Amino acid sequence: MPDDHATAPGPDAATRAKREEFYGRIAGESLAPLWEVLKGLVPPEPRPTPRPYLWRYETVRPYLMEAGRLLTAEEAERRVLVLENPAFPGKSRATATLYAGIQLVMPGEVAPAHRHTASALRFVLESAGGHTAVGGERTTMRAGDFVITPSWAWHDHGNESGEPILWMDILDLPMVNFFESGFSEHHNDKAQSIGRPEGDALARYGAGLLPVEGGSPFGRTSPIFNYPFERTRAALASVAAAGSLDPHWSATLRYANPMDGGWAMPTIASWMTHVPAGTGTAALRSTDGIVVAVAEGRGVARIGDQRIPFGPQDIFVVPNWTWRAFEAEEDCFLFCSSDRVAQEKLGLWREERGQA
Ligand code: 1HN
Repeated sequence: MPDDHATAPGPDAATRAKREEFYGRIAGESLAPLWEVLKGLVPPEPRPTPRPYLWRYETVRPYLMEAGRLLTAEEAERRVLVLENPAFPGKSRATATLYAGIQLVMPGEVAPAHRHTASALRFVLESAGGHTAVGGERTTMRAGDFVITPSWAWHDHGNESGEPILWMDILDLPMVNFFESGFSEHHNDKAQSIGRPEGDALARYGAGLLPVEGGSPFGRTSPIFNYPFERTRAALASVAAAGSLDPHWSATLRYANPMDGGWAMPTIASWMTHVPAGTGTAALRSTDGIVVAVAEGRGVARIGDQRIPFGPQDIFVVPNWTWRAFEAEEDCFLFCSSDRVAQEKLGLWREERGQA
């Protein structure tokens, strides 16, 4: 692309000084010259800030257990270690737009009921049967389940099993806080009252059937708030067994809102990719930064110029507009989340497929 400005000679010292003096005077009126910042405001292509990063479960888990001895879930409100991308120190961000963390609830503990306009999802890493309650229904959270807390829904977590439960949280907090549109409140009770039997939402909305009248009780969010791994895994295994996998996506299915076929959540897109043992994917990049949690399997992620070996329950970041490809040593099931749905609605999302 022609760029005459890049080759034009710069101004002399006297002109520069005059301009600086001018900038100084207008700054007092809260005015600034666009031409000094224009290139940074409209880059020719995305310049990703987040860095590729891997949190190994075997490294992180002992720190969570240590936190479990330092304070209770109730004291902490949520006992979470934030997965903070090294490019955003102190900002509680895994990618530019997503918060991520790992939460621990010990046997007998309760994480008290509250609600917020930020949407959350949980991807369960380890469980002998803890639960979350959302909008009057409980769901048992098992390893690999994708669980949703819709915007403004009351939610509390508990663990009546004998073992710790750990899961990854992803929230759209950086987006909500960018818009400075967030609200939150605490419930009067530690745990909300339960009005429906466990499995009610899945029966009504998750069996390829829908109530004959009415929309989602959760507005723009899917009425299914637990997509069990057992079902997702079986579907992906069948897709892979049927053959002719996509060179870039292998076997990938997205978590859908049964009310409209769109993504399950209004701000966060989630999908699961199955890469069969001994196979790999061709390089792909997209404008959404992705948090990947390994549900099952070992392999290597190539992210930009980095080679990242991963194993079960590890979590890694693929920055926006950065080439990614996966190689599976074992059958891999990769849970992925990004802001793709928000970018699509705003007309911003793009992808580029490398040579297959
Ligand atoms: C939250 O409400 C949860 O409900 C987890 O489990 C992590 C991080 C920031 C703000 C709210 C939860 C959170 C959070």
